[in-house]
Amino acid sequence: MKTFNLSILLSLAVAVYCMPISQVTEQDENFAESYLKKFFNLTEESGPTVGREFSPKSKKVSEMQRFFRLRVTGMLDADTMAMMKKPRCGVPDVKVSLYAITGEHLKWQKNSLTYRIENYTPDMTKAEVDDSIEKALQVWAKVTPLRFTRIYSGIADIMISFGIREHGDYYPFDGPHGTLAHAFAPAPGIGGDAHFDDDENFTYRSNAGYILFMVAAHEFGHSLGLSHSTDPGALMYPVYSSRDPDTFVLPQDDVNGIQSLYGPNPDKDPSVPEPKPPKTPDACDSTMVLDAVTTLRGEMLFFKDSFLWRSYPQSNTPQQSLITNFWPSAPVNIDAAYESRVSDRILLFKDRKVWAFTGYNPVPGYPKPLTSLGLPSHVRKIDAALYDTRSRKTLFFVGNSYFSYDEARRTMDRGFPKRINQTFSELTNKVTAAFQYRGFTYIYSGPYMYEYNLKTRRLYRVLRNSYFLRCTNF
Ligand SMILES: [Ca+2]
Ligand SMILES: [Ca+2]
Ligand SMILES: [Ca+2]
Ligand SMILES: [Zn+2]
Ligand SMILES: [Zn+2]
Repeated sequence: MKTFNLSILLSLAVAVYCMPISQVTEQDENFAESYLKKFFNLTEESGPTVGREFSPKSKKVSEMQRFFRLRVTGMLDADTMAMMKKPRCGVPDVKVSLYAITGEHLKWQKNSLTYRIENYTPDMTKAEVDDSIEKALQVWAKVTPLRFTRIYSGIADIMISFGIREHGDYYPFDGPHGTLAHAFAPAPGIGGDAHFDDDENFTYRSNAGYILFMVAAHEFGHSLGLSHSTDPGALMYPVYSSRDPDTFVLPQDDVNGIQSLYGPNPDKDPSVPEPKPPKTPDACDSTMVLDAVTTLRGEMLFFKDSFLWRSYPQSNTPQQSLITNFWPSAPVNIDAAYESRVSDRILLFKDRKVWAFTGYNPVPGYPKPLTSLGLPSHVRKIDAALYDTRSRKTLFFVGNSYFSYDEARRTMDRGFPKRINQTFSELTNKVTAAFQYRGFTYIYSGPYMYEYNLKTRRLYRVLRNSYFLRCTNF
């Protein structure tokens, strides 16, 4: 009996150490069950199940984990619960018959569509709602032959309305957060219509609520015949993400999806340069050059373009998401990042500015200029930064030299900058990212990573990106 208890204790301790597993409460169990029913077509649990791992619910949990590229455990671990609790679209992630889908490729049989805004949310001015809706439709019109005309009375193809709870179809909304909106695939009647949950706080531009443009652009993807994408960078990813409406460009995955239904925009003027549709970075791309790498409270963060991967030391599956999902006010395409253990902050660098965050919260007073760290004013950007736990110094890499910053005294050390290859032997190309992990110093140069002992200045190995950021396409 004693041994038994001990082994339970041990396995608990190991579990807590390995993964941020939280106790699954009964509330969580119920929440998860209704989530899986809504979005993954879980049918009623039928009687007692033999063996937890093969229960229908566990299978659905695995399916959900695969969809969201989480570690597939079939169990309601902390990552899975956290994903389930994110604000999202109300349309299921698996094809189900609920939406009266008849054909394989459901699409409009015409390119000229009408829309009507039936009512307004009190959260924004009417002009802001009109503009958000119009711009959200234009996201799709830009890359297809589809054209949208607004009508003010009668029945439009796409009827747009705000409602709460039970609002006239058989898919009631759920109060604040959770489901933000839903839309119906192309068909007569309710087909194409988009409904927004007015228990949410919708906004025009600010992050103090859900940006209506982003939610609407996603819903209209459904109105036109698209289903959800597993690409975390896609507009058709089911989870809400905050982005700047003024600079938003429809990602490549969505362009491919909508053009497979309707073809490209015939009116596009090839002489007018347009921003390229962003592609989601792929950890399996061995030529990828990371923007920055850092630790954060025991995790590793890898930055590329608008994205970051989070990796727990004991987990093999790095999770990819938009940087702005963590820090809505953070820059993207950053130059460098490091974790200040002294102030428990993460610092992000872009051009001549530095941003600071404690956990999810921006530190007041930031962004600040690089000169606030004692860097000379001629430094236009830094290539990489790392915090050395032994000396408690932060190293800033700029071109072929580096600076040393004293975190405690908040001053730049004398005798710097030094040439990089004076300290880091055999490093001949530009430093692109840097961080320290378990006493070793890793300097990235392009897709390669040099492993040093900073104390002895010895180079141990030359590794690839994939050493820490594993390719987990399966
Ligand atoms: Ca309709
Ligand atoms: Ca809701
Ligand atoms: Ca960099
Ligand atoms: Zn959706
Ligand atoms: Zn509805």
